[in-house]
Amino acid sequence: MTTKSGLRPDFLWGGAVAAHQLEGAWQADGKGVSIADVMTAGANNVPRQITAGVQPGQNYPNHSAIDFYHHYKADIKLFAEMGFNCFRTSIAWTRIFPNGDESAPNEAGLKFYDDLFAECHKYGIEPVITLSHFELPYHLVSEYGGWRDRRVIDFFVHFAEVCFKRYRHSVKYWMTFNEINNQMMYMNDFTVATNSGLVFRHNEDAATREALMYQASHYEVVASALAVKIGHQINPNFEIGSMVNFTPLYPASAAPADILVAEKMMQRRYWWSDVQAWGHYPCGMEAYFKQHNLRPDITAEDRIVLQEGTVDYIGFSYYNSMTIAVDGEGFKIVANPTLETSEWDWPIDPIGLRYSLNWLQDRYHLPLMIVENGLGARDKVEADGRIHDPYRSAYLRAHIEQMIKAVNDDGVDLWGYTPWGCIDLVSAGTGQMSKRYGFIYVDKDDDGNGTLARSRKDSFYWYQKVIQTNGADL
Ligand code: BGP
Repeated sequence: MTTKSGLRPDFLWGGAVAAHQLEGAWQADGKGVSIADVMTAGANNVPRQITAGVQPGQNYPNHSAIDFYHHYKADIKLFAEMGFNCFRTSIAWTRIFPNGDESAPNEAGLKFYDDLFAECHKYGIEPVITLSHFELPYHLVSEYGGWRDRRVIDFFVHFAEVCFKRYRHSVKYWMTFNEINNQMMYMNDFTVATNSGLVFRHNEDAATREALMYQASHYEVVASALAVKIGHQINPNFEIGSMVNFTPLYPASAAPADILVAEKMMQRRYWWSDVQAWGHYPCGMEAYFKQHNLRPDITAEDRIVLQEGTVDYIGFSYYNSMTIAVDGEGFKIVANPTLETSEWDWPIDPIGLRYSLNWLQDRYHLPLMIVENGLGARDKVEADGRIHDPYRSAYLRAHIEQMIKAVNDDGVDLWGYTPWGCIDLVSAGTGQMSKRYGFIYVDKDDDGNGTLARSRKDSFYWYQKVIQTNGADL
C-alpha cells in the first residue's frame, strides 16, 4: 500500500543526531571521556585536533554541546510537534562503559537511554540507534591504540550486547558504526581518528597508515558482524543495518580511463558495506590487498563470522557527489562545473541522491534508509526572533523529490528519511555551532555563548507539512 506521494504509509520521517554532538554533560552520571571529548573546536580552514587528553584552556565544544542531556524532554516534544515518527541518535559508548574495557556497565548511563527512549515512545517516535558514532572511549585509544588492536572487537561486542539486551523492547532499528567507510580518507588525521581511534602516531607514513586503516576496518567489520548475529539472537525482530557515507564518484569525462578510475574508487570506497551486506570481501579488494602487499590479519574464523552477521538494511548519509579524473597512476578529485556548492564547498546534487539509491538497491538488494542528508548553513535571527531559512527547505525539497522518484519510478525499497542535525548541534567537521542544519535553532555561538533557547525556524513548519502529507506536499 502506498499513499499519494508513493511512499509507504508507515514511512519513517524524522531527524538524525549523534550523542556527542548534542548531549553535552560529558562527565555526568559516571560518563567516561570519549574521543569526541578531546577534540578541539577547529575553525574555517583550521581542522579539529584530537588532543592527548583534555588540556587546560582549550575549547572543547562537545563537552557542553546543546545540553540535550538536560533538555531532551522539551526537544523531543518539538520533534513530535513536527510530526516525527522516528528519531536517529547514538548511544554514547562512554555513558555505558566509561573506559570501554570494563565488564559491568554504568547503570546511570543505561538509565538515561531508558528515559530517552520512553520519552520518544510517549509520542510514537521510534528510536533509530547508532552504536558507535565517532564516540570511541578515549581509554581504548590511549591504552590499545583504538581499532588497531583486535581486543577492541570484544569490547565493542560486549557494549552492543548490553545495549541490545537492555533496549530489546524499546529499540527496533539499529546501526553498528556510523560512516564506517570514511576511513577511506586515511590521510586525513581527523577522519581516521574519529572512525577508528587511529591517532597519536602521525609519523607513520602513507603505506603504514593504509595498512593500519585496513586492519582497523577489518576488526570493525568483524565486530559489526558479531554484533548483528548476537542482536538477532536477542531479538529476531531487530533490524540491524550498515551505515556508510555515500558519495557517488562521477567520472570527470567520457574518457574510458576516467570511467574506470571512478568505478575502481567506488569499489574501494564501498567494500565496507559489501562485506556487511554480502558476508565476504569483494574480489577487487582481495586483489588489491595482494597487489599492494597488504596482509591484514583476517582469519578463517573471521570469514565465518562475516558470513553469519550480514545486515538487514543499508543506512547511508548523503550530502554530495564527487567528481574524479585519472591522474597518472592515481586519481584526482575535480570540481563538477554542473553543480553549485555550499559555503563549505560541498557540491549540491539532488539527482545524486536518486543515483545513490539506485546504486545501493542494485548492489545489495536490501531495504534502504537515508539516515543523514542536509545543508549546513549560517542562519540569521531577525529582530522579531524569527529565522527565515528558505535555502534549507529548498535543499531538502529537491532531495526529497529525487527520493520519491527513486521509489516510484525506480522501485527502490526505502524505509525512511532522517535529515541530519534536525536540531542545531556541534558540527562534526568544524566543531562549530555556526554550521547549522536544524529545523530548530539553538541559541549558542562558536565561542559557547548563548542561552541555549530553542526556536522554530521557518523550515520547521515546512517539514511539518511534508511529514503530515507523507511527502505529497513539498
Ligand atoms: C557526517 C556525520 C555527522 C555529521 C555530518 C555533517 O559525516 O555522520 O556526524 O556531523 O556528517 O558534517 P559536518 O558536521 O561536518 O557538517
